[in-house]
Amino acid sequence: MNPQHIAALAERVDAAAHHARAIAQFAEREGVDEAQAYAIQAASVARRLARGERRTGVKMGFTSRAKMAQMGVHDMIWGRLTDAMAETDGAPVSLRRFVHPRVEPELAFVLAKPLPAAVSLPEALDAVAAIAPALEIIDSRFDDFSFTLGDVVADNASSSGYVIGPWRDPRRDAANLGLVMSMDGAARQIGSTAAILGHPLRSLVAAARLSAAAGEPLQAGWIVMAGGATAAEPLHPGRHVMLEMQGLGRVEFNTVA
Ligand code: OOG
Ligand code: MG
Repeated sequence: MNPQHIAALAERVDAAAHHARAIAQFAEREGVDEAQAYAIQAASVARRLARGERRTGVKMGFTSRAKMAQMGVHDMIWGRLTDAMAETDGAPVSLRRFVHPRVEPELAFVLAKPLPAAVSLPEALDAVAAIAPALEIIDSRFDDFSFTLGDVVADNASSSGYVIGPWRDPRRDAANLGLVMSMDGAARQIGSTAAILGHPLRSLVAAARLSAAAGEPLQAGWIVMAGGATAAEPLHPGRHVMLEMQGLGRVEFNTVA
């Protein structure tokens, strides 16, 4: 696959995200392998940065069995976050910029220091400034929210929005924090941070390895989203979404058309 082909597919997936219009899957038809899918992702995010968006961190995907089972993809993936994806805790979120958004409960890290490729769990924790309960709004650009591994990687791991709750001291044990994600007051997904690779810090270690391998090591000030602890729930206008996480508090938003 030549650079022009990568650029054309990056343009296709970026335009779909930019205009909130679904496109057909292309990875199988065009013979996109995993390395090429990440090249398409990098080129599509470069288009966002060229429009003035600022890089804010990394998101991990398929770090829990619940997410792998829901989407039928069984490899860990990662994507790039920008400031245009940030939504404010407690504020309304307009669904206009999405195709068919879903929400899922996550844990967020913010880094005090950069992280190299190979770090132990204690080394990773030492670089964390704070942790927070977080909601990720994912939105596949592909028809029917269905994709292969190559498609979802090219599509920046469905990155679309993130809402971060109150930042807390990271030195509390986050290995197994109970969580409830509710809609309009009714519990929809119940789980634990332990669903994220057995310990969400393992997701940060993986993010450090994968980002450094891509030539973009994790930076001080960056956010790392650990990945959904449960399956995602579809979002519709006029709903109140809330995540409560044991000992960390809550993060919430209202959806508006
Ligand atoms: C892909 C993104 C996966 C997670 O937390 O596992 C992800 C998707 O499900 O569309 O964000
Ligand atoms: Mg996610």
